[in-house]
Amino acid sequence: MKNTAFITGATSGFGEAMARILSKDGYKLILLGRRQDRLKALANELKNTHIMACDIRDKKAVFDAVDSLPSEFRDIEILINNAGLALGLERVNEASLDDFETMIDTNIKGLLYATKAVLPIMTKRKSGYIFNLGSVAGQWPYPGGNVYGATKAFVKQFSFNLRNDLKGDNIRVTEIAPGIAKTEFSLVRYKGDEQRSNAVYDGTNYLEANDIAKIVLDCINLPKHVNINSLEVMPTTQSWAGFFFEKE
Ligand code: NDP
Ligand code: 8X3
Repeated sequence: MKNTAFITGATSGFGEAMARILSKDGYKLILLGRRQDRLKALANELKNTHIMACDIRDKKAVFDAVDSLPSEFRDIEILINNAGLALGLERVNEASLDDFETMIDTNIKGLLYATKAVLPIMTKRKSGYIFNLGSVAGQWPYPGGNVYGATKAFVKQFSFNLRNDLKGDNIRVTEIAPGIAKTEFSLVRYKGDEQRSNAVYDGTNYLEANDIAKIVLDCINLPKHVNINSLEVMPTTQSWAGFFFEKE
């Protein structure tokens, strides 16, 4: 058995696909998410798995869960900060402040809680690999991307700065910034509106969750002296729309 990989947001999408691929590759798993039924089902299927049914926004719950890990799961070698969401696509004027706060609390603060809780284990072991899930929205603006994109810009810059702070600790850090991928992401963004969510993916190609999981495994399997700082990935059919000019 390999050491432990800790995946946040493992109940669907990228996180679930990463859990499957890393389990197949021999890693023990810690899986975090709010939907306990899904975590339990995945743990039953994959074995050698410890589940953390908690909200990543709950600082105390995250730290307590890491502090009370069973000894066989304390050898965390890989942390994948993946839990995250977008809510809405309205312009700032019309968008909900509550939604903004939920995105900031999850995508930024939750990522910091998991990182701070796990880092002492990695620095003590002088070994580790942290993946942070950013987005193309963190680099490229689009109408309605406002706070979601800004949280993902945080993820990119924090990942670079984290690398700097970990000099000498033998810990790799990679920001992965995917483009359009078919997961539950749009269903969450459109608050359960299946028609609107399906319309995002209709008639185009998109990344599959497993594409991102394979990229994570490829990064892990690079020689340990190789660190990919940031990796932006889109489906071949996605590109940029160009600048917009207001005309009279
Ligand atoms: P999904 O909605 O399929 O998965 C999101 C995961 O995050 C779920 O497991 C969910 O678990 C978890 N999560 C959300 N909020 C919380 C919370 N408060 N506490 C704990 N877990 C939480 O979407 P994706 O797999 O697509 O998203 C994964 C990451 O990838 C996100 O950070 C997203 O921003 C990013 N991303 C997605 C892209 C896409 O097009 N799909 C493209 C670029 C980046 P639960 O609800 O059970 O708590
Ligand atoms: C998800 C990709 O383009 O919907 O982060 O923001 S996008």
